[in-house]
Order: sequence, then structure tokens, then C-alpha cells
Amino acid sequence: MARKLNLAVAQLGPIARAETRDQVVARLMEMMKEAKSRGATFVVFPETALTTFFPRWYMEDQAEVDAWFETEMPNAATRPLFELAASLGVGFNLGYAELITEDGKVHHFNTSIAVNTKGEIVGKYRKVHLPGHKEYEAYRPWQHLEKRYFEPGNLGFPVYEVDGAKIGMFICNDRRWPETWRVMGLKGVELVCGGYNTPTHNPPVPQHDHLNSFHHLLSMQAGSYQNGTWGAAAGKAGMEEGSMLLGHSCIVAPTGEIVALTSTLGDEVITAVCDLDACSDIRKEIFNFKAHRQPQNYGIITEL
Ligand code: CDT
Repeated sequence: MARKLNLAVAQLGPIARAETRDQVVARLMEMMKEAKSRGATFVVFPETALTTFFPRWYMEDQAEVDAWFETEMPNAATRPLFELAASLGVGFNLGYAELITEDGKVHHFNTSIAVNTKGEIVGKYRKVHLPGHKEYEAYRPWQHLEKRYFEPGNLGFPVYEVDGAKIGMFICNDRRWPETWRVMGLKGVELVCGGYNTPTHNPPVPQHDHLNSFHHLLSMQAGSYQNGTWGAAAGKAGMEEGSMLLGHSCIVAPTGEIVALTSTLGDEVITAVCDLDACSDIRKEIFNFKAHRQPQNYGIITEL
């Protein structure tokens, strides 16, 4: 019998700087209910889904920076989302800024979690490919200071069994890198999912601004096809604090075909029934890794 995952992607419209976590979680819960009403059992939410995309502002006061981070998960603000997930029997993928002490050292990560249909955290990913810059750059209308506020993830690209599906996560810029997909592809992933905050204007290369959506979908479609996996991406969209963010949240089949796409720049849920066994149509044939990969020629990829 085919294994089917009824999947939802919940795109968020803009989050104002003054909006509280409680207010945002209420929006996430509304979308989770909508997803459930359409039969979905797993919902993908955006990157840093609990707040506005704060790396657009230069901050020197570490206490001000840390206020954008979560020190535990779930916490008071997000617990209602976990409780709703358990009561509806809906799992989810949620991105947030994580402040944690590990081995006696304080860390700041751009993180996402996979939560099962019982509301339990069963997987964690920390963003590996951090875009942007570290210092204030005056020519930019807004900053992109992920390299200042986060350190690169230290968990690699894990794949988790979540309610019978093999799920891996990316966070925003990761989706553009073939290595992200291939590492999880080699682990037999069946759904690669994650969130993004992609400004439609990239100050260093404005000549590419009109290609923003194309490059996003190109990355999602190529990554899904070349690894025979479902792909799902949830954006934060619309005009957020003066920065226009890309919509076009999507669900992509292992063939590379887009099967669902948002059509607004606001809170919007899209769904698709994903046949997880369809992954093997690609993996047993054109991208049969065991039969066709030639890793002895790929060494330069992992050399520093
Ligand atoms: N959040 C994030 O990773 N955004 C990047 C913007 C790149 S331009 C600095 C992205 O790849 O969409």
C-alpha cells in the first residue's frame, strides 16, 4: 500500500517588529487548524517564525540581540502550538532563533525542529549556510547580519523518522546548496522541508532581483529531483518593516514538479498529498546512487 503524507506549508505574511510571540503563535495556530481541516498531518512553518526577521537591523547591545532568541522550546509562548498539534494529531516544522549553553559555552543558532503528531520534538536542525555579513554596511537599505548574530550549525544535515516519514530540514539559504540536499539524499530522505526569509532586493547584486523567485523555485525543484525527494518551503512573505520578502512557498514532487504554490503575500496554507513511495521511482532509476554515483571523482567537494 502506498505511503501517503498529507502535507501542508503555512506561509506567514509579514511580522511587525512590535508583534509579540503570543500574537504570532495565534496566527500559526489558525493555520494549523486550517491545515488539519484539509486533512494535513504535517505543517511546515517559516524560518525564525516567531518574530520579525531581526538580522535586518544592526545591534551592538547583546541583550537587545538576545531578546530575539528562545532559550527553551517549547516555552510559554509556543506551548499552545505544541498542545494544539497533539490534540489535532498534526506534526510540524518550526524555525526559531535558539540561544543555548552547551559544554559551558553560549551559542546562538538559527534553528528548526521537527515535532511529531503527539507534540513531541523528535528532530532538530541548525542552519549551516549563513548568508550576509558581520559588520554594518551603510550602502544597504537594510542589513543582513546572520553572520553576526548566529554561528554555523553543528548538527550536520540529519534525517529523522517522523511518524513513518523520513524528514530532513533546511533553513532558507541552505536550499540553494546542492550539498544540503545530497547529504540528506544519501540518507534516504523522503521530505526535505524548511522555511525562508528572502528579501526580493539583494543590495550587492540588484541586477538579479528580478530572478529571486526563479532562483528559489529552481533550487527547490533541482534539489528535489536530483535526490528523489519531496521538497517543501514555507516563506515569510510581503512587506515586513520596509523589506519586501518573497512569497511562492511551495511543495515540490520528487520529479521536480511544483504541485502546490502560494498565490498571496500573506498568511496562506497550501497542501498536497505526497506519495512517499514515489521517491523510489527516481532513486531506483535515474538517480540510483548505488548504481551510478562516482564518489572517487567528487573529493574536491569536501576539501577545504
Ligand atoms: N534568510 C536567508 O537565508 N536569506 C537568504 C538571503 C540571501 S541574500 C543575503 C536566502 O538565501 O534567501
